[in-house]
Amino acid sequence: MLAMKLSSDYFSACLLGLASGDALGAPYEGGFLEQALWRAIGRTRAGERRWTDDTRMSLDLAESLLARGELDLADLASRFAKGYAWSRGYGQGTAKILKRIKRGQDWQLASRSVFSQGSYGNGAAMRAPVIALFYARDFSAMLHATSESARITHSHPLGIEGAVLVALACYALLHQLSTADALTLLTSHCADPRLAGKLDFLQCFSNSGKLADTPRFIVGKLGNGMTAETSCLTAIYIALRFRHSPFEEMMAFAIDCGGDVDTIAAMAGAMWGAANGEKRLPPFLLEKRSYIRHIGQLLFDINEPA
Ligand code: AR6
Ligand code: MG
Repeated sequence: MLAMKLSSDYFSACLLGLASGDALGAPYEGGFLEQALWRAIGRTRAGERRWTDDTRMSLDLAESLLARGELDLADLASRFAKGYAWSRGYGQGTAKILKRIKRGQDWQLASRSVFSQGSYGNGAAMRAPVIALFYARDFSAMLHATSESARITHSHPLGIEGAVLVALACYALLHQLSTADALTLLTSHCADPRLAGKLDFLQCFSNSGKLADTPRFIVGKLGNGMTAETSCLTAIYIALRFRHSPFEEMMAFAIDCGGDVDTIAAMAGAMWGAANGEKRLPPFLLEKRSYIRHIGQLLFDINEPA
């Protein structure tokens, strides 16, 4: 769809932004017990900040796409299952599905075993930035692969549509679309009236250029939950509002929004990284930073004709 020049720096930054938002947001997620647990296990021995299921599943997805050269759901399901570890804080439904696949159940059966219509959590959306990178030069393949890749854990229409909107937002920012053009693109691919209503709110924000809304007001309008409906548009709003501001300012706003902070910040961080490139990202000690950068580079290479 867009033929402009892309740069590997922005691919790595998208993944590093995702992992950074995840790792910096994780200490603020959950109640007293979860936060106490994260204080105990939230750093590696080397003092690097650990990330959660958002980054683990994004790396699983990237590794599968790179190894197979296309979306292969059986391979992906098996990598998701192998990557599962309770300490990464997976959503409850996703954890159950992945444990079943690990025990040998077919992923198509496992995916409907918890919620008959599939999950509408934000777990497919949080890994969708990877699809935007892998298919950065093939718009329709990106749309199709995003919906398909959601199916293993999130086959509910809302779980899928949230993932599509997040992939589209990353794609738009990677291609340096203006905020108005990005929102037009999202609106043209949004069917669910609940998500469309929130997109209308973002359009108003974009038209008015009003930047002063408080986290409390935004959470009231867009949500801060762990469902796709209550988090994807929040993350997109945050990324668009702070796309020209320092990462730390965006992160402070996401933390003030509360709720599912790590995943909202992971999605916003991926979009911010795709827009800004690696040099503007904070260089703190992050688990597997150089590996994540390398995977970003490989996702770029696959888009470059030899
Ligand atoms: N019916 C009823 N409740 C549902 C349904 C449904 N069809 N779908 C989701 N829920 P889940 P995730 C509720 O478990 O999306 C982690 O921290 C239900 O309460 O699929 O992979 C991640 O990093 C379910 O437990 O998880 C994310 O931040 C919850 O939504 C977050 O959790 C989440 O759906 C969600 O991850
Ligand atoms: Mg999370």
